[in-house]
Amino acid sequence: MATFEGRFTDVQGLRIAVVIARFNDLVTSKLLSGCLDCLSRHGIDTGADSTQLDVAWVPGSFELPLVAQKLARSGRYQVVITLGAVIRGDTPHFDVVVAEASKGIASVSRDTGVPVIFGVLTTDTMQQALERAGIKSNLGWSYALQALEMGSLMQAVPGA
Ligand code: INI
Repeated sequence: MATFEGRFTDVQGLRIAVVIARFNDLVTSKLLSGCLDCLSRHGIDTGADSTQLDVAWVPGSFELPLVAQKLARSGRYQVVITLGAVIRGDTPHFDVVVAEASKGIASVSRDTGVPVIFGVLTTDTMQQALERAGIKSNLGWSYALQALEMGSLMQAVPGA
């Protein structure tokens, strides 16, 4: 019997792309800070000259899947992290943006074979979003951990 697990250290072989939405950047920039802090503490070079990490900004969460797809298809990255914040109070088309982002990100992952982490907060209020982006906890940290786990797991699991 083989057991496959992801790793959280010894991640020198991973290259990671982050795709982040500018919409609600008060929230998404805090998610990015938490994400980079976690990656750095687990051995990923997050410096300005890093060859392990790239960051791409998109206008909103709706655009996350397209850019994630291009990065995943490049063959350069073992894992892609998407970061966004969709807040119900701000928009009548909350459901459309959330549906397209979530379905799109899931499709990119399956179609390319590159794990794409769904780091899109979906909340009713800005207060709830901020609580998840640093006031109470910072889910950016969790998304980074999930990226390390999935990126290394996919290297370990056999198959194409
Ligand atoms: N994009 C978000 O990331 N969060 C939102 O809450 C949001 N609202 O409220 O509309 C949002 N809209 C922009 C959308 O993602 C696209 O960028 C835009 O429609 C252009 O395609």
